[in-house]
Amino acid sequence: MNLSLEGRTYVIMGVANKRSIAWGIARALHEAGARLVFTYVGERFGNSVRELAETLEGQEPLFYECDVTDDESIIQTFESIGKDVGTIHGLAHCIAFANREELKGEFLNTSRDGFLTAQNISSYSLTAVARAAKPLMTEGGSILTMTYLGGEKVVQNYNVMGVAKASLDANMRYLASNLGKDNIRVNAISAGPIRTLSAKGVGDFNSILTEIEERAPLRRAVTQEEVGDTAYYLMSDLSRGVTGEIIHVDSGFNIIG
Ligand code: NDP
Ligand code: KAL
Repeated sequence: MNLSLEGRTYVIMGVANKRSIAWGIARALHEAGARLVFTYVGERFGNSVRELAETLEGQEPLFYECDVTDDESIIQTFESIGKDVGTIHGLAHCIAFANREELKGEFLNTSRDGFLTAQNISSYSLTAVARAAKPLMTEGGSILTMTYLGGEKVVQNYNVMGVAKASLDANMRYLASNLGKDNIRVNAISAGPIRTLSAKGVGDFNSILTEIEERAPLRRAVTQEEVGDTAYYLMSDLSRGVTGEIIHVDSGFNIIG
């Protein structure tokens, strides 16, 4: 079987900086020979994703600004990608957001607006993006999203984002069921805690990491590279029979009671 991704094009959404999980995925797919297309939101991150992408040897990546709260922005982005590259073979959705003040304290106090914001950016965006990307997946494809254990079990402080990830997980399964007839697979990676910009300043991240180091089967945290390698598997033909699945890349922490 050909494990190279040469001749294939993948859209990577959600690189904010070099610590981003999306960047770990981009590097793994680049090493496998893929052509990459990046989307970002806001000029600040547009510049940083350009600088990062320039470090990928032999790659002439393309960049599009895409705010997933805006249907028109999503439609325009994928129309432009279609015009510029034609067929795409996969998409990595690495996007989540909740208001900082709702990622601590009592879940009971979650506001309607905060709840809907988390659902909008962190879950609905997957449906909207899949719909816009489908016409470009003329040879079938693989859609991947990023989830977290807090959508399956209660994790302190994850709060409104836990409900959004539960929604994202179901969203992923319904999309998998819907798009299977088009040979488009849809899966999620549930990553263990990784220190990224999103993780900064929210909850007690250090104590969560310490718990992983003490109690996870592998007794260590995972890296962006490890998530990237599983993303490579999900984008490659090795995973051709896998859809609607959540793969935990979390040192096995999810099995511990
Ligand atoms: P990053 O902060 O690096 O990435 C989060 C990304 O979400 C940013 O690139 C951000 O773009 C993007 N984003 C937020 N709002 C929007 C929007 N309206 N439109 C488009 N993009 C938007 O963090 P991570 O790499 O940690 O997060 C990536 C994914 O991984 C998320 O889904 C997260 O929940 C998930 N995850 C992370 C874990 C961890 O421990 N870090 C563990 C398990 C899952 P911008 O910065 O330009 O606003
Ligand atoms: C239990 C954990 C500890 C942390 C609690 C909540 C984490 C929620 C993740 C969520 C995506 C974070 C935010 O939305 C942060 C946001 O309010 C402020 N940050 C920003 O706006 C920055 C600038 C941009 C880049 O961030 C985004 N997202 O746009 C969960 C830990 C152990 C695991 C994590 C971090 C999971 C996860 O889902 O990210």
